[in-house]
Amino acid sequence: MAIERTFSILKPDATRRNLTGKINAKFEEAGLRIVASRRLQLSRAQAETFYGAHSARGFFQDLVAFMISGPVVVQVLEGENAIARNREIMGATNPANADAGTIRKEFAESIEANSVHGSDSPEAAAAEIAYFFAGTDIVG
Ligand code: DGI
Repeated sequence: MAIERTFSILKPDATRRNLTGKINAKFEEAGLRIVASRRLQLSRAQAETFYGAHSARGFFQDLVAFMISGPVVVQVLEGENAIARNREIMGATNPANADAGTIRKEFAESIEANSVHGSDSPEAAAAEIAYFFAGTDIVG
């Protein structure tokens, strides 16, 4: 199986409730390694660019406002099939539809305040990692 890297965000609802350790434990228990991590406050421009694919959606302004409502932790996860594996561990976008044991089932507050982001394809992972990290920031 391929060793991949994927991009992860611990969202403002997670940092506000002091859940970063509990969420990262889920990744580590599943065999994903946190090979880069930085806590930061997203600017509005960064959030709008990051979620640009959703700019025509009715929830876009709310989503941007939520993503800048407090600090986030941006990180890179590494492991076998990390992109799909991370999506499994995260669970469905809407916590009401998420499987038992997933991060969103256990921790998400709503479809918007859903605790984590994870890249959904190899192309997205590469672009999202490069948006926040230099190669030397990532130590495998
Ligand atoms: O990749 P995901 O985060 O699982 O989901 P996505 O790429 O379809 O959507 C990105 C984020 O946008 C998602 O984590 C929360 C927000 N979002 C998606 N659908 C809705 C939404 N927010 C609201 N308020 N309503 C939605 O229907």
